[in-house]
Amino acid sequence: MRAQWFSEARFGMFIHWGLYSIPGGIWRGREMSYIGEWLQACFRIPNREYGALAARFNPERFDAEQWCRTARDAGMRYLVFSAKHHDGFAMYRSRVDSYNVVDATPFGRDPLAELAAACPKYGLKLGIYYSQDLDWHHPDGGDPGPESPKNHGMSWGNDWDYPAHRGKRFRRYFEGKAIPQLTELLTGYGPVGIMWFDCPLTISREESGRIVELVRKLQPDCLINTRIGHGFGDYGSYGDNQLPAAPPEGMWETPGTLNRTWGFKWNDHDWKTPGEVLSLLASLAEKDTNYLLNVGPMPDGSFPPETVRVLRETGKWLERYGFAVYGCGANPFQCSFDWGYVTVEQRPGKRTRLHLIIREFRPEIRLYGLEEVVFRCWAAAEPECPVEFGCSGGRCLTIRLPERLRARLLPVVTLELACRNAPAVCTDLVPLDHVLRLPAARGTIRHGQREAAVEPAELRGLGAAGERHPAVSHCCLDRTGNLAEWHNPADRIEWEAYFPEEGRYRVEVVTVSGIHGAAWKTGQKVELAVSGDGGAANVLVATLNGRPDPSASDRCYIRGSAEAGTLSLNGAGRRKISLRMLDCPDREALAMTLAELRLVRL
Ligand code: FHN
Repeated sequence: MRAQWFSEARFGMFIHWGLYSIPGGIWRGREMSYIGEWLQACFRIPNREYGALAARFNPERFDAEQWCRTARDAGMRYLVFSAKHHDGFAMYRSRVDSYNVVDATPFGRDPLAELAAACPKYGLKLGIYYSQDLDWHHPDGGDPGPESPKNHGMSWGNDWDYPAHRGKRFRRYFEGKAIPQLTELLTGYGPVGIMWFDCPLTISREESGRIVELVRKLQPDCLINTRIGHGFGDYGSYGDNQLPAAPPEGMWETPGTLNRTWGFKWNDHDWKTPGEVLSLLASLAEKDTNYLLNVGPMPDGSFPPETVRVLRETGKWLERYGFAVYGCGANPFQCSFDWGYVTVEQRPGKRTRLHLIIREFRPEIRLYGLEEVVFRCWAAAEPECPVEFGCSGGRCLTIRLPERLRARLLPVVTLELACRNAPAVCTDLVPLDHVLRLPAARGTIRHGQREAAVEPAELRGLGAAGERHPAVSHCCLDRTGNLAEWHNPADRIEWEAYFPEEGRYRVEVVTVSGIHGAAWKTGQKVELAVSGDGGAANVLVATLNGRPDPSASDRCYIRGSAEAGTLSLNGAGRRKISLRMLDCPDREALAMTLAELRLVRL
C-alpha cells in the first residue's frame, strides 16, 4: 500500500524557513505577536522592501545533512520543507520565477535539492510544503477580498501592494506560477513522499482537482494532505496543534509548533519541554494520528539550540520505546486514561501487545473492559523488572507499576495478550478509579426542533487552516471527536452507563476552546438529567464555572473543566445520562465545544 509508510512513521519534521527568518518577528524595531512567517502581512511590507531581505540571505551554517541527521536522531521518519510559503518566495531554484533562493540571494544554493539528496541517507521521506493559494508576491495571488473575515486582523491576500481586489485574476497566478512551479517540484527532486498544501481559501474545486491530477501523473506514490481543499487529499490535516479526542477514520496528521511560531522568531522562548512533546506524540499515536513537529531554522541555517535539545530527548525516548509508537494502532478502549496513553501493536503471526505509555506515575493503574487473556506483562526496556497484574473484579485489570518507573519520562508497560488479532474490548461505560468518563464521541446526539438564533458559521468565518465551516444550526461531532457548534438549546447528548454503587457524584463538564488560539470560556448554563431503573429523573441545572487545564491543553486549543454541582444516585444500576446546554453567556463566542462529561464519586 502506497500509504503504509505514513502510518508506520508517526513522527515527522516540518520546516518553515524563508526570508521571514531573517527579521525573526521584528520589523523596524516593532515586534509582532503572531506567527513569524506572517511578518510581511503583519507589517504590510511592500514586496519591493520585503524582497530586499533576499540580499541578506546567506545562511553559512546551512547543512542539509545536519538537518536530516537531527531529524533521524529525534526519531522522525519524514521531513516536510516549505518550498514556497505565503510570501511567494521560492526556497528552491525556480525557472518560472526569479524570486527564488538561488537567483535572488548571495547564498545561491538550492536547499531543497540538498535536502532531497540527504533525506534518503537518513531514512527520511521527503515532503514539500507549497502554498498553492496565497501568494503575496504575485499580483493575482489568492485574496478572499476586503469583505472576508481577517486572519487575526490581517489580510489573507496582499492588499497593500495590490489593493484592487476586483482586478485580481487568480487563474493568472494559478496557470502562470502555481502549476509550473508544482511541475518543477514534482519533476526536479526525485521521489516526493508528500505534497503538503495549505490555506485553500479562494481556489476552486476544479483547480484543487487539477493539482491532484498533476501530482498523480508526475508522482503516483506521493501523498497529498486535505488542505489541498474541496475534500481532496489522501490524508487529513487537523488544525495547527489540534488534538483529536477520539481515533478518527482514515489517516490523519497534526502539524504542531515547538514554541508558538512556525518561522523562527528571536523572542519566542516558549519552548515545549521534552515531556510535553512526548505526551503529544503519544496522545496522537493513541488516536492513530501522525505528529508533524515544526522546526524554524535561524537565519544562519542552524536550528535553534533549544530545538536541538528537545529533539535529542525525543530521540532518546523513541530509541527506547519507539516500538510503542511506530506502526501501532489506536487505543481500543472506550476512553483515554488519566494516567497516560494506550497503543496496540499487531504484527503478523505475533501475539497482540498493548503498550501503556505512562504520563503520570501511580503505584497502580487500571484498565476496564479488556476481553482477552493477558499472557504476560513487563516494564519495557527495564531488565529484570516484572510487573504484577491481576483482575480486580469484573472486567477491571489492575497493573502495579514498579517503583523504579517513577523517575522515568513516560515509561512504557507492555501487556502481551493471548490473541493475535485486534483485542476485543467491551463497550460499556463504567466508572474507573471512581471517575465515570463520558466522552462526547461515545454519546448519542439528539437534535431538537428549535433553530438557533445565530448561525455560528457567520461569526466564525475562516478557520486557522482557511477551511470554511459549514453553516449548521445544531451541534455535531467535529472531526476531532468533540461536540462542537453547540448553541442550540434544544439539542442534547445522551449516554448509557453502569454505576456499580450508589452515592454522590461531582459533575464536571470538560470543554475545549473551539477555535485555534481563542480563549477558553465558561458561563454556559447546562441541564443534566440522570434517569433509569424506574425512578424519577435526577435533574441538575447549573452555570459552568471552571479553569483551563494546562496539562490537557495543547496551548492552541485550550481544554478545561467546569463544575456543575453534585448528584446523588440511589442504588446501583444502569442509567441514562442526558446533557443539554440551556444558554451561553456570549453567543458570539461560539457557545460550547464539549469534550466529555465526568462524574467523580465523592
Ligand atoms: O498560515 C499558515 C501558517 O503560516 C503555517 O504554515 C501553518 C502550518 O500548518 N499553516 C497555515 C495556518 O494554518
